[in-house]
Amino acid sequence: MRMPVVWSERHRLHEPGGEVWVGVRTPGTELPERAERIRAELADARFVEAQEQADDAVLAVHDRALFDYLARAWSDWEASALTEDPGQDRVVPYLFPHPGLFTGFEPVAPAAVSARAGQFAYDTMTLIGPGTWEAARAAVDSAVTAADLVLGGEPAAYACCRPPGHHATRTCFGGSCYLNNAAAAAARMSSGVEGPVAVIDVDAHHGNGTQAIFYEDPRVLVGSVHVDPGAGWFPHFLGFAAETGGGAGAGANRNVALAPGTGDGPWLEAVAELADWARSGGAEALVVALGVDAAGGDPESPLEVTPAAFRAAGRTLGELRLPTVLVQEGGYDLGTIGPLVRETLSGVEEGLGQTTS
Ligand code: SP5
Ligand code: ZN
Repeated sequence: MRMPVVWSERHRLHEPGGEVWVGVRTPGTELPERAERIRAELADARFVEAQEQADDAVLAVHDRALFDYLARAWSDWEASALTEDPGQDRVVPYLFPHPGLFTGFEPVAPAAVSARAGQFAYDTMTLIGPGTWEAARAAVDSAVTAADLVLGGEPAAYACCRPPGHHATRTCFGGSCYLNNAAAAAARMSSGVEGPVAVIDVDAHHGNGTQAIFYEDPRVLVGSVHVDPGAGWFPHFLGFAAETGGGAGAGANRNVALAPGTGDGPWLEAVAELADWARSGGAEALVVALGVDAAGGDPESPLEVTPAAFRAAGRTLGELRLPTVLVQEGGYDLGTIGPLVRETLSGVEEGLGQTTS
């Protein structure tokens, strides 16, 4: 592998400690071991330490209120002794200030720490523990460092980061994501090129956070291929083909939803469709939201994509011949996550016309 792999040890500080799903605390899926397996698979690559970024790198894509909440969420939780009574060792929301509660006014910040989480979390599965904020910042650092490497002349760079980011919007978090790493990389790339930046999201789930962040922004084209939310899959409410962008960003968003059980052929056609769309939209840089959970055998998605198709998808994306930042998203089968990432990155290098090992 030629491209640099950006890495931060700080990812390990985030241990989700489980997911509360339909009220039941189940084992976590977004585990530190995921990144370690990828690192082991890419051991012969050139590793680059993530550079700490100023708050601006986060605030380019998130509201100050979400930033401030996440920065303090754990220490506030601990200080309020919720760890003792009722004995909850992670921040878990219990009440959500649904828009239907308010008749034309904004909710106040609640006094109780236990009530605050629901103002920013949109699900119960995305828990916050002692090192979550530091690890989420490190993931943004990794993605933005990869963008800087590419702006500095590397044809491509890969951010081997976690927690993932593509489900986090400007104002709220969920889907195992806290800060939107790929969006932060796209914002950085956008500052370095004249024309639009394309984000192509191949994670098995719709990249609803990235879509929301850039929905009205014509300078960032956001395309996602994913399992059909209409067939009962996360994020359930978003990811439909009718979501095509709004305002000045009309036409700058594209979703391709695939039926559960879909395999290589239609998935690769969708990747090619998004690549063509980015090309015809005049994209001058590419950010790939690289989840590998569309693979057959992944416990979190019903798509059935093979390792060979991940390589072919990489090739298609590389053939755009754009400055390319790849940012890790999902992928939950520890036995295959490393090889799937390696196949994709090798395909990108083939597409870019670089020799690969
Ligand atoms: C980044 C990413 O791939 N996030 C995906 C989050 C989707 N999680 C949906 C979980 C739905 C319930 N899963 C049941 C397993 C309980 N442990
Ligand atoms: Zn996913």
